[in-house]
Amino acid sequence: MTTIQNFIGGQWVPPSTGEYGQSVNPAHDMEVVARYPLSAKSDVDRAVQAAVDAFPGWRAMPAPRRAEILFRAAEILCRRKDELGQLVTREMGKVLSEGLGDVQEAIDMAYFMAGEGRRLQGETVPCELPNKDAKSFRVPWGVFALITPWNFPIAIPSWKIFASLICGNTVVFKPSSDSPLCATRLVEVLEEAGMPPGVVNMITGAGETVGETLAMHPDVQGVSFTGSCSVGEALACSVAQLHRPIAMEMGGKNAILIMDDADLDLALEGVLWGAFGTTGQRCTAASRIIVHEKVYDEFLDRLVRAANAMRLGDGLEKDTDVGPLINRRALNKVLNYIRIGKDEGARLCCGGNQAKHNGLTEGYFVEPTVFSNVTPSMRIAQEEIFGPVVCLIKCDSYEQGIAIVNQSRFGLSTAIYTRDVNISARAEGDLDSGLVYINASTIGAEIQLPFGGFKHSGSGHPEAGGRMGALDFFSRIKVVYRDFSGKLQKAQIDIT
Ligand code: UN1
Repeated sequence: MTTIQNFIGGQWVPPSTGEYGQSVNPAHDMEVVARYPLSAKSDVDRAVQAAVDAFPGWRAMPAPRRAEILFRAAEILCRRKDELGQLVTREMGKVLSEGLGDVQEAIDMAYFMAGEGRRLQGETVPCELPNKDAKSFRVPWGVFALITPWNFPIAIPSWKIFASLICGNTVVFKPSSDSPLCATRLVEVLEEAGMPPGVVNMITGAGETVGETLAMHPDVQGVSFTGSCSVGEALACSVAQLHRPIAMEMGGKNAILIMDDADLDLALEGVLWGAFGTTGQRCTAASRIIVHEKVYDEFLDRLVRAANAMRLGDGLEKDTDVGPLINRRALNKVLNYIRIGKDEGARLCCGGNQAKHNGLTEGYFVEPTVFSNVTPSMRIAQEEIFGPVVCLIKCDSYEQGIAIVNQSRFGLSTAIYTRDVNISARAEGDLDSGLVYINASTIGAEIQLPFGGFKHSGSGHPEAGGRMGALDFFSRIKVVYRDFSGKLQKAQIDIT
């Protein structure tokens, strides 16, 4: 068990409260992984002040130099990938291959953003008037508050931290209380890579005290949040009054549409991966499967057999397919949704219970669960469950399938399986979500493109990945007109 501290101005410091919480291994709920500071408002103030103080120096450092530090961070992450991947599994529960994938996503992002350090372009454009030129360029905002979840405990912080930094901002980072040790290791990597003191600060504690205080702090210029809809929407209302940008990545109720001509082997693999990968705890997880009536019975039968065969267990064990849920609250929430599904009249085809066999009683395990006979308006088909629960809904045509997919307040990720090239091309436009997959599952977005949800899934700022999304959010655009005619030239009036 490790005791971690806040990271403020380049120092690891205890919280002013002297109090600590605990993160536990969700596969063995008695095993404490780390003790983390339960910080107070005064700790947040100190962290923000450190970021304010570091800002002028960091902004003045040429972006290609900032990039070199990120490049070194990428190399350190590569070197420590195995150890960090194992820690992800131990602290958060996903299976080891996915724990390693979490670190890989951070490595990819570090190299990508390091490259962007030489590509932070603005524009030069022709002017309406002679002897005058015009250009735009990027400037940083100042201090960013970054609030991150536990489900990608290394990857998601890295999306936000690396993009903020390359644009010249300094950050105060508040990780989830369920994965504080992963967050600490990431910050240590940046420290080892040579990040100047105060550029990256980390503070842990309760969302209501630390997260909110941080997002609302008068010296914070912008906020990036990934987490639940309820927290994100409340935060957005408060932050909007302060006139500062906030990017939000929140929930999903992601659907896969399986057409009657689909390759069912491929679709089955995609559904298993999308629904039960990360134990269904991805904002991109597939939780509604809309199946054409001609293949519905066959697909259901195959899905149930495959789901029943999945092995639950500690993600560090080689044979494990599905790890635990993150904590007891999540366990109760998922079990409650399973009850709701039964009460609503959906048919429970497999799973449905907390797993109590094979010595699994210590962790937060739920059997992979499949509901059939689900109708689109049931709560289990509309609300985000964030667990290994998947709903099958029947459709009789492409049009009806698309309508069901789009009948959701969320719009993060959708997928279609079909062999018909025309149908797949139409689906690209018809599926109403920020991410669309053709003959692939709803999960596994790559970092070099924007990542963001439509509707209630996000704020419309695809800040998390890729140049268009992230760099535009984490930098401000300044436009400069330079008139070297030596006389007053009036735009829109002088045009001859
Ligand atoms: C999330 O679940 O919050 O597309 C992010 C994916 C991952 C990211 C998921 N690359 O599934």
